[in-house]
Amino acid sequence: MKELNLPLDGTGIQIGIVACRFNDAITNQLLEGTFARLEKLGVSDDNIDLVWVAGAFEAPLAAKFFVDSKKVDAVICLGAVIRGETPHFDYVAGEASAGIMRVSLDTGIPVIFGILTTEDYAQALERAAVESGDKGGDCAEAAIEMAQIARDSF
Ligand code: INI
Repeated sequence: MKELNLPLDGTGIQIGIVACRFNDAITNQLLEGTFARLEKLGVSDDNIDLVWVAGAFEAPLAAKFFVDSKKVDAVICLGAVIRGETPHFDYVAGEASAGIMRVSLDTGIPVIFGILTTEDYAQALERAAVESGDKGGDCAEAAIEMAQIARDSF
């Protein structure tokens, strides 16, 4: 058996971040965790580009713009879709997740799903905050891992 993973090392890896303005207080928590973990993993600040979009529904297309630019090794999409009283939640959350997976599989560039889908605001905050769930940090790690797997493992 040969394990193909290498120790996480973000040196030289270029990251694109798509941040959703909808529920931006949550997105900012996610961003804090993402930046901190990317730095810890050796990603240079010069190698991180950030673009804001209106909401999760727009995230897949912005991710595709990053991929098409050929300047990134991985994209991280950050935001929160919080269930309300309407079926809007299912459309927005469903299209965001399906679109992000589609960009990833169609292009071979990892697109990380850092869009929280929760029942309420408190749950989203708990998952996003660096001191608790730190989903942004997890996404940073997933991005580096997938970029390394894509580059070095096969
Ligand atoms: N966008 C989100 O990112 N989160 C939400 O919770 C949300 N809700 O609940 O509606 C949301 N809607 C906006 C959507 O993503 C688009 O920006 C909008 O429909 C314009 O296309």
